[in-house]
Amino acid sequence: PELQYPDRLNCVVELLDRMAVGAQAQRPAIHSHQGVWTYAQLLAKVNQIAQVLRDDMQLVPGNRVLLRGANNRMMAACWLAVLKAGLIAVPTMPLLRAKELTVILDKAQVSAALCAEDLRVEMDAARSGAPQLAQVVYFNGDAPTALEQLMAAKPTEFKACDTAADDIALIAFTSGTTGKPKGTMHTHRDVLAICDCFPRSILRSHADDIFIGTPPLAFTFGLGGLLLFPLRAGAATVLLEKMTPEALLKNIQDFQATICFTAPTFYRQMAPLAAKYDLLSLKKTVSAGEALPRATRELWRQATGLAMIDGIGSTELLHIFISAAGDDIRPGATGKPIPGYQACILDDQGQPVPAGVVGRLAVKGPTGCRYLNDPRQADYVHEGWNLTGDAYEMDADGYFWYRARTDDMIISAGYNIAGPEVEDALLQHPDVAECGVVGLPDEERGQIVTAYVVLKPGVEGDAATIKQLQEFVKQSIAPYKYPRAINFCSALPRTETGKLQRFKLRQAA
Ligand code: 3UK
Repeated sequence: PELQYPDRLNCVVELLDRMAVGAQAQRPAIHSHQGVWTYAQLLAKVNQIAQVLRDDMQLVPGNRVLLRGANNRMMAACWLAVLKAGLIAVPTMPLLRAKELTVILDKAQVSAALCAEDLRVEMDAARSGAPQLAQVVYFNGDAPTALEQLMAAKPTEFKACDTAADDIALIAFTSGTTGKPKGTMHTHRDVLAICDCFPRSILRSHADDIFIGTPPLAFTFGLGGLLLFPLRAGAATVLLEKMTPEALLKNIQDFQATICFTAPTFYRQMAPLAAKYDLLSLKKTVSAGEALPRATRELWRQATGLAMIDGIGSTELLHIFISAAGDDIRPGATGKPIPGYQACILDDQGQPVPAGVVGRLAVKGPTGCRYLNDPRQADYVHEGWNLTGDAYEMDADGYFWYRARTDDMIISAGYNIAGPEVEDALLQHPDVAECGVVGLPDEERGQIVTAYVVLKPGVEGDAATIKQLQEFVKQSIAPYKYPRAINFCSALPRTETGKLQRFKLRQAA
């Protein structure tokens, strides 16, 4: 891909100002439950917010601005305005509590915040522990709140801050399933680079597309898929708050969405309900955040006729770097490095391993990990290669097959067992709704393969079911991998981004 950008670059000019001209200005940019904004309307709002940030809030280029709110058009406009004014966006997951927010406020040295009215309580609580946070301005209240009032007095034009392509635009925090959250810094150039990689080579999106999905804009999977990619293509996006599988299906139907982004579990839950909706508009569906089980890919294909586009991305690399679409898909494999990126598999000493051997995934490309003041930088980046923490295998044709997170590999009686492979097998069983497989300490075997299973409604979780599931797994994968222990539960612990929290399963035991 062409990834040459000028040295002076404000990505919002490229994503929005240059798009909101001619006929494109009157085309829809963002649909949300508050209504629709055309490209021209979105640009006007972004310009007004940018002036509030500069003139009323007295922020100067390089200042960090916390962003909080559900996915909707004002949240998107705030994100764009922060970057357009030369400030650095620090988006946060809506469900974060005061204590977690205080860590981020301190770590990123945040000086101001734009926060949705419905998250005020937690924001105020976090503020008391963060003296450097001088101002918080609220938006999206029932009556026009502070931000809308300040905006109303502003002209709808704003000259973008003349930032360098290498200036930091965004500090994205990792979900932090283990340890303290890490801030990852990304530049204006990085923002455009992800828009010119995956969407062009794999997704092949265009101006007539209508994007939809669930990941929060504070998660870079959602930021790219539901805001940056649509704008770069001149397409429309549908931003939705608090989604259920039924509601997402209904919105796909109502908005005639063509491209959907969500996590594997969400597709699994949508598949059995799909027949109740008209989903003929849907052309591409992208799954990321965790491994896509084969059974989920198959259920989705049966329900919709669509070949799921799996893709692995990370907050550190900003977006997806290995994927495949159409005829290039090999069910079970994530795909190949997307054009612009390279990937290889290394052993524990950092040496490449031959095809067919499991090792550590290493990735290099136009984007890469830049932790904010964090000694863990040296763990993630080795000689320009990003070590994502995933155990992968490459086959002779250059396809990459996910095995597990490196620290989730189960070692039982000397065997290396990848939990997701056992999950894959269990998910093929008609009685299994969801499952998670971890290794629990065991005197005899070191660890034993333990499955936590959510059964479909009406199925009894008794000794006979356990036996049946164990036999089922032994029939489909190497018998030594079968779960020696099976526990039934009503739900699995997941992050806001749809990831199974294996450490919680291990802790619970
Ligand atoms: C795992 C996957 C197997 C993998 C993300 C798309 O998930 C994203 O970012 P995070 O920082 O987590 C990164 C880690 O999640 N993972 C993600 N996708 C897959 N494992 N198959 C997949 N398709 O362990 C990775 O290292 O939360 C995903 C775009 C942007 C993102 N930030």
